Amino acid sequence: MSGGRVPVTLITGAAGEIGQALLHRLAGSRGDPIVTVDLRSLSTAGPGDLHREHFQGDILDSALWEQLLCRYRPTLIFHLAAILSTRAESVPVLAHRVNADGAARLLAMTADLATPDEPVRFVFPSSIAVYGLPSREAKEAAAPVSEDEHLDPATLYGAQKLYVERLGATIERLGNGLDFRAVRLPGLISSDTLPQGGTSDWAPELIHAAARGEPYCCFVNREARLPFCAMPDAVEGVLRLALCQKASLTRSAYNLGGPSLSAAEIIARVARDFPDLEVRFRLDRARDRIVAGWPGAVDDTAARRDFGFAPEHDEETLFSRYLIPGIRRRYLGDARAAG
Ligand code: NAD
Ligand code: AKB
Repeated sequence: MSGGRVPVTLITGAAGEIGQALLHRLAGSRGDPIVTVDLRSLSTAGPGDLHREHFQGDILDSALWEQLLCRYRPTLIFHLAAILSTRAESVPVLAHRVNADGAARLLAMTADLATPDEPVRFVFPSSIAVYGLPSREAKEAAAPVSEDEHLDPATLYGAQKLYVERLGATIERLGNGLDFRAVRLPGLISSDTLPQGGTSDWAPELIHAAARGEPYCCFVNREARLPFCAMPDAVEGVLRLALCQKASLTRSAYNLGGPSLSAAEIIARVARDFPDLEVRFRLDRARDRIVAGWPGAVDDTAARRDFGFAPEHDEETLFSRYLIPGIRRRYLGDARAAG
């Protein structure tokens, strides 16, 4: 305890896809109690024994932070709250306030809480949206993109992510005790939850629609390609980064990778298990263009070397061991899912 305040792990955006998966992963583990913040309430599945309190409200509301910080002292922060890429383009002012201002304010608060003797870790999920390949041809020709290449975001969301990465690294260099760590995540696919407002959403939407036996209308073209990662692999990577010794880190922002898959490849693979899958294509040009500028694959050598990122799933087991059994269980209560 410091000044009577309880040391906690703080998770913002905890009601979102990654937040729910992170809470699930942390349930039953040892560590400081967890305090969460989100506009929404937490899911009824229950956030686990470590969870102490949920603050339902806006990260932009200073009264919320006053209340929280008078009772708790965050020592590790996962700042997940954000507006994802497709939605950010349609609400640019709000997206700036949440994704850039909201994160900047939280970084400043964290820097105030931290001291060189008692650093506070701030873990930030950035995105492949920080990259901008100049054309579809350049994307096809490119090798897996490493962290210092093509940093030329074409979306507001990508620019906001890059800004927060750089702001965090800059404040850390002032030496006041902020310990900033970022991962650039690819498109994530969960068997338990569906995304909202992202641009990589076609892949999870299509797979979940297949399991529900519903036709899917795909908003990108067949060749659209992105790296994808299973939600548990991404959460494990984020946790490894959060918990590793600072001395092992050689950069402030790391790629986390995963299988590079096109829409056509995903459809062909899903159709092996759901042969009735019906996909129509109705191109959303803006979203298709966003995908065209994001890398088709990322190089995550640095994450593997520095903090042991070791995703369990490759192109085949992502489907056969994780997604297909998980979504069968979710929608069909299928006994085969157990095996
Ligand atoms: P999500 O949309 O499921 O969750 C975000 C959560 O933030 C939501 O529950 C939302 O209610 C909350 N939120 C939004 N604005 C808020 C505000 N003003 N105050 C309080 N809460 C607010 O997204 P996610 O997939 O869980 O993503 C979490 C983080 O990871 C985001 O920063 C996102 O940019 C990043 N990320 C996600 C992916 C992915 O594929 N899921 C990929 C790259 C990066
Ligand atoms: C989105 O599509 O916005 C996210 C991301 C890759 O950042 N899934």
